[in-house]
Order: sequence, then C-alpha cells, then structure tokens
Amino acid sequence: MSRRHPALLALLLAATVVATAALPGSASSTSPNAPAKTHAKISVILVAGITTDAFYLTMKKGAAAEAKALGADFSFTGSPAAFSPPTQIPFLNAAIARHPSVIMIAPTDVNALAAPIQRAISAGIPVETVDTHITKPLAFTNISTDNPGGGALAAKALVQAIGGSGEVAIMSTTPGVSTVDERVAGFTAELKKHPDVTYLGLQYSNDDTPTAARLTSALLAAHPNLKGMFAVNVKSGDGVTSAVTSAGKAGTVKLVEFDAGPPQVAALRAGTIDALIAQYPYGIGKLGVQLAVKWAKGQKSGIKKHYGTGSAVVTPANVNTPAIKKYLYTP
Ligand code: T6T
Repeated sequence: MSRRHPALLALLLAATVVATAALPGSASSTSPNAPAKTHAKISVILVAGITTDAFYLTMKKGAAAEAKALGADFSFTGSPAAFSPPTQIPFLNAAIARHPSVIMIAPTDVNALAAPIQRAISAGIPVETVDTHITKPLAFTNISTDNPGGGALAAKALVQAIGGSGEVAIMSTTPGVSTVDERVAGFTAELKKHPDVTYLGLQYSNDDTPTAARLTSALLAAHPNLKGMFAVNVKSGDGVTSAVTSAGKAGTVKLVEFDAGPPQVAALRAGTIDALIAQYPYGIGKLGVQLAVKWAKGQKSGIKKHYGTGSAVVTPANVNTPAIKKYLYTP
C-alpha cells in the first residue's frame, strides 16, 4: 500500500493540473489566443458543419490521424441532423465547456457563428476555421479549398458538357454559407463569359437531399429544355442526381457537382454525373490539427491567416488514376 502512495500522489497532482487548466477564467484563459501552457496534453475538438456528411467524416479521419501522430487528444463533434447555426451552436458551446487547447470549426453561417466563436476566444480557447469561415477575422487561421476557383471550374466543365449553349441552373444549400456562396459566385462569373448559355438561377435545398430532389423534379417539369445543372455540395448533389435519374434524364441533363462522396463517385462512374469538383477534406483535417498543435505550443510565428488545400476536377476519364485517389472521400 505504502509503495502506491507516490504514484497516487502524482495522479492526484496531474488531475489537479488538468482540472485547473479546464476552468474557464483560470490563468490560461485570461488572454485570448494564449498558448495552452497549462494543458497536460494538447487537445483539439473539431466541430463539423454536420456530422452525417462524407466530406466532414473524411476531414475527421485526416485530423484524427494527425493528432495520433503528434500525440494530441482529438475529438469530433457536431449535429447529425442539419447544417445550420441553431443545430451547430449547442455543440460548439459543449466544446467550449470542455476547454480544449484549440477548437477547429466549420461555421455554418458567416455571421451567426461570430458571437459563439468570440465566446470561445474570450474563454481562452483559440479558434481555427476549417472549410467554411465567418466574416469577422476572429479565427487565427482558416484552411479551405479555393471555392470561387472551384465554382469557375464547375462552370467550365458544365459549359463543355452541354456543348457551349443551352439552359443551366444551380442547386445550392443555404444563403450565408461561405463556401457554397463562393462556389455560386465563381460559377456565375465564369458563365458570363458564355453568352449562348442561359442561366435560369439558383434554388436552395437547405442542405437536404430530399428537398434538392423535389426542387429538381419541379425544375425539370417547368423547363423541359434544361441542359445542365451545377449542384454545390454532397447533399444537394445527391438530390439532383436522384431527381434527374427518376425523370429518365440521366446522361441527357448534364450534371457537374462539387465534392466526391461515394454516391457521387458512383454516379460519375455510371455516366449520370459529368464532372465532380473534389476537395481534399483529409488534407484540411490533417493540416488543421498540425496548425492547432503548433498554435497551442506557442509556435505562432509563420502561421498564415489562410491555407488552401487544393481540389481536382474528377471525370470518368481520370477517376481511376492514382493522382485522383486522395480526392475521393472515404467516410
Ligand atoms: O461541400 C462540403 C463543404 O465544403 C461545404 O462547406 C458544406 O457541404 C459539404 O460538407 C459537402 O456536403
């Protein structure tokens, strides 16, 4: 029994240090973005936009692998139900209550997440945005795809698929989501260079696959000459693909979609989708944890405000090539 005492004492001491570090308002929490010197082990929490999405699940894998390699604690959280501020904010608040060294978050709105993110920073937890961003410059860094550039690539691919002329439309998710708004802006700017293409406008699926399918069915009925559609992400894309297929127009109505979830890649291989603008979510997660750990260690110099992780235009011609493999999501 007596030989156990030193170990027990050390354990109690360590627990006290962790508990002290975990208290909002303790020494480590007074200065925003202060290095988490008192944390026994660096801890990172990733708050996803929505957890039932191949993109964020692939990002989680990259983040978890990097955390393991660097000896940091990592956890993944978020709403499984919807991509929206009211569903995301409670998960961010719960993450703040756990007082990790760093929070990584994909904010679901450019404005609505500013105050909750400020709460984290005021509690001494540095915040990094991944994928999406907020308008206020609160995060110490942001890691994302070039979304305006990706939108332009999508327009080029769709114009090519429809042969340079005809009616096209966009299926988006929700206004106020930085990534998809930028994809739409990049797409429509590029479209202006093609006067023979008629843009019918965009609709919002609220990041819900059945809604995207319902809206697409109505669009196909109202515009029998519709030649092509751009879907801005996984869930809107899956809805567009299923509606076009149900209408018997697979391969006739040309489709270009952002992302590369397994059903999207299967539809590309089947010839229903003409091109995917695939992101590199594994790389976003990996770099996100690398930077979080550096920041938490106080190694802040040289960390830039933004990092791009690249994208690829995936087509039936290149989908099986080694260069494309890392861009296909593996939830
Ligand atoms: O397209 C990704 C992500 O980049 C976007 O911010 C939200 O939708 C996805 O998660 C895919 O569904």
